[in-house]
Amino acid sequence: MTQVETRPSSASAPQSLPQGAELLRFPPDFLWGTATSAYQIEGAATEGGRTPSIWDTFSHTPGRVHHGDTGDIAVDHVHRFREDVALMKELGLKAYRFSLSWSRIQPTGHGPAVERGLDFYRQLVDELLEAGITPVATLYHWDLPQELEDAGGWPVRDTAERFGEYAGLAAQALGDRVRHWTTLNEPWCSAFLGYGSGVHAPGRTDAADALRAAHHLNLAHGRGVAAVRAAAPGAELSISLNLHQIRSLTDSPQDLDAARRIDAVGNRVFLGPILHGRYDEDLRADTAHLVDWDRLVQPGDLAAASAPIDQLGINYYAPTLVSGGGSGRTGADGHGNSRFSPWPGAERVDFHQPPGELTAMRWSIDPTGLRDLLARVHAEAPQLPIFITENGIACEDYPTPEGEVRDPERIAYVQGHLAVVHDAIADGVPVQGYFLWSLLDNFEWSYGYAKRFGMVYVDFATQQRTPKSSARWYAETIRRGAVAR
Ligand code: NCW
Repeated sequence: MTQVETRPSSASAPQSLPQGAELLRFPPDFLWGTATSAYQIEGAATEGGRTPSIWDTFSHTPGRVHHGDTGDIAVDHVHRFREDVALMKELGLKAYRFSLSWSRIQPTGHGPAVERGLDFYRQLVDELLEAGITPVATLYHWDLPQELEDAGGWPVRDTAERFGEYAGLAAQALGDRVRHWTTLNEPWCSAFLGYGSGVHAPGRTDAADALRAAHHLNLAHGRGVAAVRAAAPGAELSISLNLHQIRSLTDSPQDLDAARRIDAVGNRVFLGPILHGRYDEDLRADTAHLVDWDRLVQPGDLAAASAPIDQLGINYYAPTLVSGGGSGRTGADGHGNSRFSPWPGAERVDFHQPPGELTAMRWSIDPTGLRDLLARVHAEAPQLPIFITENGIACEDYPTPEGEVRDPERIAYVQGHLAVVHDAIADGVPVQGYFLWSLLDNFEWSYGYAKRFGMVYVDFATQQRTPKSSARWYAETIRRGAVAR
């Protein structure tokens, strides 16, 4: 259980703990980590038999990614993973969440695994274990093998079957050393940014395909859970959802209805099948003009998607503010991007910038969104342990002439969100770990290298790594097992 204690001003204060600060203690076995993903850090895009994924194709398509940036080299993690693990060890991390590149392991999305691809992950995991760091492997963080996209991608049912096969291959090879598995990272982004708004790979814009993709991602999750359990019986399974804390601009019936509809396509389209084995009636009705749910969802799909999991991963960055009624009260959406709203005219949903401070992504800073999400998920699934599998902030980071990178905004952001996690645990929500996004500055999808989420600064020209002040602060927080308020 967590405790709250006040540090007496006479105590020998460890680094950066303000006098009289309240010290919020976390459980001793709390999993303190950071997270990354394959395409964002690995590089080595053509090595070892790896073939293009949809993100290789997308980033090489002019106009898709800021500045024409690609993940060809990224932060060269494939060649520098030992150095990166050494840094994690120095910072005292207890866990590291990374993703496997499907096209490095099974280049065409069919057939046997490529040993050279698996070897990279075997070496990475062994290095982590040697350093005393728990590996948490995500099977899919948005980088579908291009060959599977050419066959139809996520809107096509067979992609879910292909994913199940790939998950089994990965678990057979790594299940002897990886206990924690996450099937998918943020399937909402794969479905709605990839096939709806088109701001992510493969860049398609068809609302019906986005919904079909969402269902096939749910099915893929279920196939993945079954395949990993079969190959590695001791495995712990989770999925990482970017749940949206949705708020309505006013209490008008139109705005409340907009919030309900966005909750359906933003949250319940995944929470429903995965936690409860159902798609809610209002979600089906709201989108009946786009898809025939009775045809899309085949017998057995919901049973597969709702196979028991061991933890739910929640990725949280910012709340979402909406209004309805097609009033034309538009505004920036708080995520700096167009959002999914497949209803024309009077049913249109508008997204707004919530008031308050913004990050470099123009995402708002509001830990109460995480507080409310945790309460909601716990109420829906009281027995299910939770990991915060991502939380973090992009800042305008740069080195001083002395070579230091000071990022007090990141420290404040993480501190504020950890305080909320602490309070949730104190209220009985079983949050078992926190993974700061991200270990390293990296390829930030359509923003290329223009946005920095890392607690370690990377000079993209030289690949030199410099821990920012937040990394030192996080190391101290882990060492203490507590955060100040
Ligand atoms: S973009 C995004 N992110 C960032 C990314 O680096 C990471 O790979 C993701 O897991 C940081 O964490 C996640 N998430 C998308 C959030 C929703 C944005 C909504 C945009 C609407 C168009």
